[in-house]
Amino acid sequence: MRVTALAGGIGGARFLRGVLAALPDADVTVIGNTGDDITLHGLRICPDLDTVMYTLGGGISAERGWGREDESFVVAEELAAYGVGPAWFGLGDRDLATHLVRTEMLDAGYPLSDVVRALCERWQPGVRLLPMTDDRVETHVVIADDDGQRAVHFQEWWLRLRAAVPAQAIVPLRAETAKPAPGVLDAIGEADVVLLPPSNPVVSIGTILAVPGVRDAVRETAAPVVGVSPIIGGAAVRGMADACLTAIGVETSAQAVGVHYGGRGRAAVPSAAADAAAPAGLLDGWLVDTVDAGAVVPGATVLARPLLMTDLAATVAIVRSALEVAGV
Ligand code: FO1
Repeated sequence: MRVTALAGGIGGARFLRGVLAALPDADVTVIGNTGDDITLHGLRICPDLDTVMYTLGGGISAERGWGREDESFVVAEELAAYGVGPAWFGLGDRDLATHLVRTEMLDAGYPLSDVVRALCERWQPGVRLLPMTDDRVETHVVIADDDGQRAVHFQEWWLRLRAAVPAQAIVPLRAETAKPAPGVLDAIGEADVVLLPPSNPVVSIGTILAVPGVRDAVRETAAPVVGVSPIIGGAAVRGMADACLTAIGVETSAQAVGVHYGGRGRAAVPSAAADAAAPAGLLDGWLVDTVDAGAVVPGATVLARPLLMTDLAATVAIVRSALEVAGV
């Protein structure tokens, strides 16, 4: 079975561990978000790609959910001793090696896809990990505070400001001219099932969908498309997805996020009229937690099942439910 998943960081990576455990023989392609990427100290850092690679490759810090296991922060301490920040972005010593290799390859002219492939040679994540694009797309956030209205990098808003300052706009810079990385559109079009894990629907899944061609590929794929709500009982399971949803005027609820993605509403009898009427959505199926049973997403089948990924077995059960509603 060919499975394609659009994934962000920690929540997406945890879900993917369940996909690999539930479908050990599947060919899994992960299209990773690169809008969180940032350049610090001259190094290109790709948090969501690294989180998927480390989590599935066995190098992730279980405690943090990001960065490396058995990590130290000596270089970061030395930088701080020089008064060189930013202190709000934890750069681990082992993690730095990944950024050095990536930056060296990018500077030598390799596209990000080749860099990801090379890094995954070591980590063997068990999936084909593709960046959403090889072009530079960075999510910046427009805020207004005592220093006036300005845009800050997503990481600063997320880590230094803890998303506590309302985002007036969340902008995936240069997404409009980005091209899907090699293999991305085919991975969506040729899949047997497409999954939207419980990643941040705005800055992770939303950013991937902002790359021209990706949203249409999901809308038009013959594969069933099933999403998993990152919101349970009106609250984000982890991270601050609620702050992002508020920024785009979407209520923090499982139903509202499902409606935001939209049902695909495949007409029983394809017809021009039906197509014209069909919602311009992405989803055939939408998993919500049992506390959100009763959620309605026009054009999609909603299934209520426990969605807390408390351990691998729970995550496997969620994946199985996604496959059940996908009918695969
Ligand atoms: N998340 C934090 O909460 N604090 C950090 O200091 C931090 C550093 C960091 C370094 C490398 C990396 O790959 C990820 C890192 N993250 C950190 C997570 C990152 O900010 C988020 O995973 C995403 O960008 C948002 O999903």
